[in-house]
Amino acid sequence: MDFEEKMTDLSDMLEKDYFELYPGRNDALKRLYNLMKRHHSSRSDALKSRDKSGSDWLYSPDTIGIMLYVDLFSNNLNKLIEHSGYFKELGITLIHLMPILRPRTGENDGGYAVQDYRSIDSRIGTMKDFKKMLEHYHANGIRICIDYVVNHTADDHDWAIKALSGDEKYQKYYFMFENDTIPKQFETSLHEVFPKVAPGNFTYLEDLGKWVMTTFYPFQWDLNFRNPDVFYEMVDNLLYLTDIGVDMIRLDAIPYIWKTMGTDCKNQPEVHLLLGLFRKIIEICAPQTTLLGEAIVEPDTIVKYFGKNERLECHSLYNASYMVEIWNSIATRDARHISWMKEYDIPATSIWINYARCHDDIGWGLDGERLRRMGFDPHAHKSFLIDFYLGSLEDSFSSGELYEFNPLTMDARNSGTLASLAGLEKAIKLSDDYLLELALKRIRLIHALFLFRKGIPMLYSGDEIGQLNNLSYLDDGHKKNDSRWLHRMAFDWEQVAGIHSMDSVHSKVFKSVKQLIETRRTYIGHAAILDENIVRQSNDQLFVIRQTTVENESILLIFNMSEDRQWLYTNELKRYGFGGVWREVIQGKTIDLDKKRIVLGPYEFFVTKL
Ligand code: OTU
Repeated sequence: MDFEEKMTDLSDMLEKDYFELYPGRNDALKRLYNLMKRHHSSRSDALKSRDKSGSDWLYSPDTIGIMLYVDLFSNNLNKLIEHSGYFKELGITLIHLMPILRPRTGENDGGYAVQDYRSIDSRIGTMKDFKKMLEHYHANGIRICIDYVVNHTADDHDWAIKALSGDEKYQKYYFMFENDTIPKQFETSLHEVFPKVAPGNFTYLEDLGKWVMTTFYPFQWDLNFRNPDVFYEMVDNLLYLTDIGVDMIRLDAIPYIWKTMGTDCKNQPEVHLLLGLFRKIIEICAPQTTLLGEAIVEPDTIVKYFGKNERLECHSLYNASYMVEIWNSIATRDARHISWMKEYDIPATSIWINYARCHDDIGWGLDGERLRRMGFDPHAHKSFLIDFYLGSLEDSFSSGELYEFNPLTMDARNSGTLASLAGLEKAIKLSDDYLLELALKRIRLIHALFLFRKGIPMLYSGDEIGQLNNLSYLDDGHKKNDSRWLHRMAFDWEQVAGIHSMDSVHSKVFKSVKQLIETRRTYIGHAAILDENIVRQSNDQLFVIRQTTVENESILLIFNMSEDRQWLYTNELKRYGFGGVWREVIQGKTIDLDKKRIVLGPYEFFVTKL
């Protein structure tokens, strides 16, 4: 379908949703349509030809992602070009570049305080460099994802500066108040995202004598999407980015983009209307670009951001619930947590991003009801996980830090690299070979847990070489209060240089991760996974999944979440129709499901095909 056909196809829905948000604003809708037409007519032919296959690329079983900070990985965009060979060797086909748009001067929340949505952060290059880099990666079959921070701008964005100078038009782009009466009313039902470093949700602007809503840091001003001009401008910026040829846009902090007094201003119904509009506009104007939603909220709430077939929202979402269950099961060695996760039906054109670590902390968003049914006290269990990954429990293998510890509620999240949280750091410190071996197995298992599931695996750069926590952020005034910098550090190219010759732990991790990716691509990868279910069986330390590919092949994944030997009783698989001789594709073993039981060693896992 071309632009006109898509427009005809989607405009009824688009108008319906638009007028629900902006009743009676025919004028504003007309302006929006003109904007869309303008973008379409200036869109390059090369992109229009990419548009023909739409978002198909996203669902290709080959799509494997990594996220990285350009400055930390390669200093700048030009040098990033030189490293495409590294990604090809690893088997990466999608790179999420952490915030690259021009951030605020000074402290900027790792780039999530954007001053200009149409310029590149000058520390890493120019728009010209970005386009060159994009072209290079596209020519190498690698797609690029960038961040679009929709909830807020930096306090030195042009709109904010105009608002500060007294321009009422731009004051209406934000939530500004003459005094603290309304902010106080809002606060009664609001939570705090950064209770320690940025308490409260409003900031007093001395120069202006007004209050402004700042859900995150005080220098991140919340945009007011109740104003159709804001929606218009943010669509304009979005289409600007899609017209450069960016393949995926990560929409930051989406649960927060609509505020209603008396609520917690999260996950409001209007957010879904806004996202539905973004999706339709993308489908019409830039169908090759996909939306990745970042909604790190309760499991049942995250999944809603895919939308429904009749009103689709994000193409993909972070599977934060699964991420949390990975760490939960690794700490408890109890696979029931992960096995009893709710399985969701999602629209056919939706896809989860599976991952274990990212640039943020791990927030323990567990399903409290389920924990209670399992006999755990959710509060006590969360405290256990916090202490476990801090490493303060005596038998914890983990090294991490607390993030946003709240002394009033004793609540916290955890920071740390995958390898350090999985025990590598402690093992090295103690020079304990046995612990080292276990840590390496754990790192491998964690990667396998998200690499082989249905969806797009997303690595966090540095984890593939087992980088450890880095304390140098404590010396930087702009970073020292934000422990997420513990796991945001320069990529260790020295380790990579020796990866093939040396026998270091880092080279072991690299080879191990690379082999898993290769397996996914070669043995599993050629046929997309159509169906996936968790297999119920009686060994509480085992996590078993069955998958069916589009070619109707069966895959059985069996993970031992503990460092003890475990047995799987094959008669329990019979009710799923499993029997016969299977081939384990990583180790090349044969697995006979007609035998009474099969044994798995410490943290061992099988990826088996009939
Ligand atoms: C996101 O995270 C980014 O990933 C963070 O790096 C930013 O600091 C933040 O937005 C502000 O731009 O609260 O602890 O439900 O959980 O958006 C991280 C979504 C966050 C929020 C998430 C936010």
